[in-house]
Amino acid sequence: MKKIISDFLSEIDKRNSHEPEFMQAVREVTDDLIPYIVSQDIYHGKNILMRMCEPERVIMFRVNWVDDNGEIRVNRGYRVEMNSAIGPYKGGLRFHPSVNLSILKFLAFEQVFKNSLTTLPMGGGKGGADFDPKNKSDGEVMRFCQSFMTELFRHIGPNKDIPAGDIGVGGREIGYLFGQYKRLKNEFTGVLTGKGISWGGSLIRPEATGYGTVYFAEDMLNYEGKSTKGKSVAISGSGNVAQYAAEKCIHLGAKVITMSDSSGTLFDKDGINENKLSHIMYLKNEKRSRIHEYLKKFPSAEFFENKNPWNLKCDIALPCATQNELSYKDSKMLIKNGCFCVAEGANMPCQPGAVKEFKLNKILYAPGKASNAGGVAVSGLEMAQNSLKYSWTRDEVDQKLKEIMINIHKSCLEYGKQKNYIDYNKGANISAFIKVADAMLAQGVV
Ligand code: NDP
Ligand code: 2IT
Repeated sequence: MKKIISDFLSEIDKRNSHEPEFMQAVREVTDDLIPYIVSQDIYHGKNILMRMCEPERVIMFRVNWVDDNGEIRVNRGYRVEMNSAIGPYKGGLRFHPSVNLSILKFLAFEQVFKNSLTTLPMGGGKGGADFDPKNKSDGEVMRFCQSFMTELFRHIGPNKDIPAGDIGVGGREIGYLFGQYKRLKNEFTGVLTGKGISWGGSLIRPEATGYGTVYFAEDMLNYEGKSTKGKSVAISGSGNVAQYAAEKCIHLGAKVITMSDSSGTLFDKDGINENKLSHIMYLKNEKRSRIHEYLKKFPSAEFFENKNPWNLKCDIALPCATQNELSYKDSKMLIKNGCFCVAEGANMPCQPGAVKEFKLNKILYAPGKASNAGGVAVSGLEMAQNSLKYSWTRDEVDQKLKEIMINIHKSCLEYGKQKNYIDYNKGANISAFIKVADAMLAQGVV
């Protein structure tokens, strides 16, 4: 088996060796999937995983725009259309200076598995640009979004490819992107998700990824006869996912002790309550400033510059910032400090060494493709509401989100249950693979 896996990886490596994040995401599924595929006659010998590792299409384009000083700026835009076996391409757009093809291919690859787990009919894609929205005026962000959409619009559509937000792309950016699409096509359609409520958005979509991550952590804990109530929670990030993960933890009676951003970690030993969280939301969403400004209002908190939260004592860790933000060393420290549950709000935040360590120590560990699937799941519900030309209430959407997270938990158990440990990663990988693979087999070699 080892040889089959290493032969497969060296074949993938030949085409993609210069894309480390993408190779990492592929490696992360092969140990689970290849033995499973080999054991199943219907999948063996059909090169299905190899086909899943090659994007169906990659679009790469120039994005020119003019800044407030009249200077002409050039960025690079992308859309990776990874797999459309079970539905139109679906996945977010990321605007961050680190964006490159490797990062977007890893995200698109993960998205295929994640979307499959939601049970909704969505294929996988991801896109974005190396544009940095930090320190840009609203006008600059708008002009960038309009220029980006002026190329992207010809490749997307409500039954073709439906982008949404990710790092650096929130409600403001989705608004500007939607406005330009509508203007170019003269069509009001559900071509993007994460829209504003008055123009086709779904209630709970902004909350969905963070809420869903906490629902999943709660499902894992409940299964072991535990709960989040009264537990201390370390959260990284202070963007969309982190904010609503924190809100749901507070609602469930847990104590949120950290949040962070790219400048460092905020530690509030008294707990970040609803009032303090709304100040963080103001600082990050409206003022668009650094998280350490929190100390001006709540001086008893501490700020650790350029540090992540993982050396602080907590029961539950929710990495909600970015890929590879939690190292092997961090995992050792978390385990040493008594952490017993890790649920990924971000995509691939735990490095492979950390994941291995969590499994070895039988820590409850949920991979992002399972635990952060609530965001894209509610995007799927937004698409359904757009098609129905109808909107569900907050409670209806929240209820559906909870049910979807419970079903993902069940799917993980089905294929991940070991003697005295649940390998949620393996469960998620196999369960997600089966649905996509069956659709690919049914549709022939295309
Ligand atoms: P936001 O842009 O709203 O927030 C990102 C947060 O992470 C910010 O606090 C940001 O700090 C921090 N961050 C970003 N890059 C780095 C870095 N290189 N080092 C340290 N901190 C960093 O994004 P989201 O909350 O939407 O996304 C967070 C994660 O969740 C990503 O991995 C994304 O792919 C994933 N995700 C998002 C979903 C969604 O619906 N939005 C759905 C599923 C997964 P700063 O403010 O200083 O930039
Ligand atoms: O990583 C993700 O799942 C997202 N950024 C959300 C994608 C979506 O289409 O809602």
